[in-house]
Amino acid sequence: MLVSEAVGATLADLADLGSQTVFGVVGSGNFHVTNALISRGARFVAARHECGAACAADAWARGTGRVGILSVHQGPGLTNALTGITEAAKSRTPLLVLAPDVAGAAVRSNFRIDVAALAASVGAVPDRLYSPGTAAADTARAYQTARRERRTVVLAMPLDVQAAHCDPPQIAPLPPLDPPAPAPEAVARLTEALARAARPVFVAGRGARVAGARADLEHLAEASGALLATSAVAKGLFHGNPWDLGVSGGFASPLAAELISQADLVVGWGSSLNMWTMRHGRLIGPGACVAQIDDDSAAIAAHRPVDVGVRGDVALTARAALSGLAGRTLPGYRSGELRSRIAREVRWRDVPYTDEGGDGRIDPRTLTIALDDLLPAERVVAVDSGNFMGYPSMFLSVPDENGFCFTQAYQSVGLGLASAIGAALAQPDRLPVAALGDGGALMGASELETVVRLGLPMVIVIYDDEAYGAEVHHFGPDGFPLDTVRFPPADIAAIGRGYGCAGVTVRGPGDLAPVRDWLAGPMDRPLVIDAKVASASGSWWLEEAFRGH
Ligand SMILES: Cc1ncc(C[n+]2csc(CCOP(=O)(O)OP(=O)(O)O)c2C)c(N)n1
Ligand SMILES: [Mg+2]
Repeated sequence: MLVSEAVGATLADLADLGSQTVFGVVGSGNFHVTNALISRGARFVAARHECGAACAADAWARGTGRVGILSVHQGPGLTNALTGITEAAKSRTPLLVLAPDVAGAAVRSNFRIDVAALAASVGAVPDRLYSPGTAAADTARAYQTARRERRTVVLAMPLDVQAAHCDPPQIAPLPPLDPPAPAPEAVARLTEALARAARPVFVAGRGARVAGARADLEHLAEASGALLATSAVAKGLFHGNPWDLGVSGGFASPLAAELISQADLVVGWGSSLNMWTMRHGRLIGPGACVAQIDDDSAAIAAHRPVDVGVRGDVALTARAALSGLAGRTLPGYRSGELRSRIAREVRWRDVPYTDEGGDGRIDPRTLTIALDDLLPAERVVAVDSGNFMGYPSMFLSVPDENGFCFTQAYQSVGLGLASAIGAALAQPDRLPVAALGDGGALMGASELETVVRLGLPMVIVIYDDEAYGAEVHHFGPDGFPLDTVRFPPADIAAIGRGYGCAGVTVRGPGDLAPVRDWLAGPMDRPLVIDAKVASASGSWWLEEAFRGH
């Protein structure tokens, strides 16, 4: 068979192509290999820009917990995808990028780039089809690296190798994943710290999400009297638990920030406790003991000093620590009084604020609270980057961790809409919501056609301040000229209608009736909400972000 067929045949078994969604943009270099995947059962979703395809594949992998597959053309197909690939690589998304490459001898080809150097430079793992005889093994190795190490792997596929013949592949089944068990001494130190703590707080991150550790962490928190919080990427993990403080970090509500900073033990579960999650360390009170559990020893103490470091899978470690407590139930931080305070105050929407809307502009908080009420609870929210991004992250609730897709590892603007597509296809029973700024919406607008073509009932809400608000708020107070970051009004609802969406412009709470009507059905086209938002003041989480630049 042809090597391009052999790549498909290899992935058919390994990736279970019958239930796999592959994202991409097809050109001559990936035409045959993409068809080889489709003929073996894969669903192929054509994006309109390779960056969109990469973001959708990344979000699909996050939402399903499986290895994503991205298929692009050589040269510009790959470079167009690079920002999305970088986001995936920095997020440790297991993603296999099928990246055609020119033949080794084609030294003068227009498409020639150094694929391996490109991949390595953004933190992805380069791999290659080395020869027709090794192509199947090369493909299997690349897939296995993505899966086992949760890495983004760029598999260079030279055109001459793809077009050569090889024997049909003999593929051995993949060995089961083997999450690392913690060392008993390390678990004992963690158990001692829990037993000593008067006010323990658990902060669960991506590692807790990947390990499916909700129940194990809740049991351990129950036994040790801990309060629960997450990093932004794991928002929703403890949804519905009465001791859930929500997101820790820049998006933490005042009560959450107060309780976390008063903890005498902060335990990061698959969370790096980085500057975002810990507000540059300010959420860790003086003298607090810090523990961190991660299956990657390089992640432990990478961002801040740690008193108790445990290398191990989050779920296995939580279970081991629970048995270490030997049936004890410690009061810890928990009390009836605190429980009612959390119920009353911990959500952002219960924190009083002065509405700054008027003069044809809606307060973004008022808008988001109204949407939180209107949209069905079974939703999946994807957020772009910009000054606006805290509003959907803080004021929209999500049913669980798979209801939130937060692609901020590279802090790129323009990924949100495409991420929402991948997240929507990963959770097809939920209403997808893309929350974008006007800058990110217009940067990623080509994927509006994809949303329409796929018939996704997506709500695309645009916090439209007619500016790169992040820059306006950062540089404005010092009197710098802002002409480069301000734009004339754009009718983004009309742009949406041009793509085939329903479109509504919202200038005040009274303009939301069409949203209600759209939700009443049949939702046969996406809805673009161009919300002209008030933006007199910048966001506090953004100031935090600029401290990290
Ligand atoms: C690809 C990319 N280009 C530029 C930037 C710098 N940048 C950060 S926030 C931002 C403004 C984005 O504007 P918008 O989407 O309207 O959100 P807003 O800040 O106005 O809420 C820009 C340009 C970036 N992070 N990524
Ligand atoms: Mg803006």
